[in-house]
Amino acid sequence: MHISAVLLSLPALSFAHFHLLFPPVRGSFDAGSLDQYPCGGQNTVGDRTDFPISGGPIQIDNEHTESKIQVLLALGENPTGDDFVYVMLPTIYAQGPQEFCMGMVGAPAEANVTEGTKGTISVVTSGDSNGGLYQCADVTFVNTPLPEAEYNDNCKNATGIQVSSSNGNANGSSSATSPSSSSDGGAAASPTSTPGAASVNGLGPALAVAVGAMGIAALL
Ligand SMILES: [Cu+2]
Repeated sequence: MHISAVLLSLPALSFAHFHLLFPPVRGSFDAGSLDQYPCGGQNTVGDRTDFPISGGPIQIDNEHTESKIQVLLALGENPTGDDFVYVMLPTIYAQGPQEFCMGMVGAPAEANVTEGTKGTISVVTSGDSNGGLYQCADVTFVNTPLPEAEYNDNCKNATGIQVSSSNGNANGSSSATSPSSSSDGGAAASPTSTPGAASVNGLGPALAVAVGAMGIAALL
């Protein structure tokens, strides 16, 4: 009875899934509820972090060796699931566990964000049998960019991280397919095709944005 309840809970507890490190994550970490949209079961707004409208790092510690990752945004004081209508970072596919920084992720133009706009960022990753895994950060958008040192402190990539383009939603809620390319040797995977998008240094525009500044330097 009591013992079997503990045993049943072990599979969920044995996976850390991923941790959002920057901007600072809302609430406490509960691996067992990380699959609850939109904030992994953390439904109370937390402390707000100033986040540059023009873009800042989204830093995670990923316990999975491969994930689809997407960054969503909701505006307002206390948004609910239906409010996460803006895409800050379209779905990418990242391989390699541990530190992964999505660099210069900013507010999308259509959100009309200005100095002082309050919002909540939801980082979505794949890897749960029910769909996505979610972590949120509550922010106040500001016009001021992060100082370089602070940016770099919050944007780090583990050795061997590879990124390629993807499609669909990271939680699998629409037709999602596996990336069509990969590479080895620690180099960034180049998408074989990115329709309608010019390639920047072999990476699609979203990918150039997706990999942190330090990561791009290391990968090119
Ligand atoms: Cu996991």
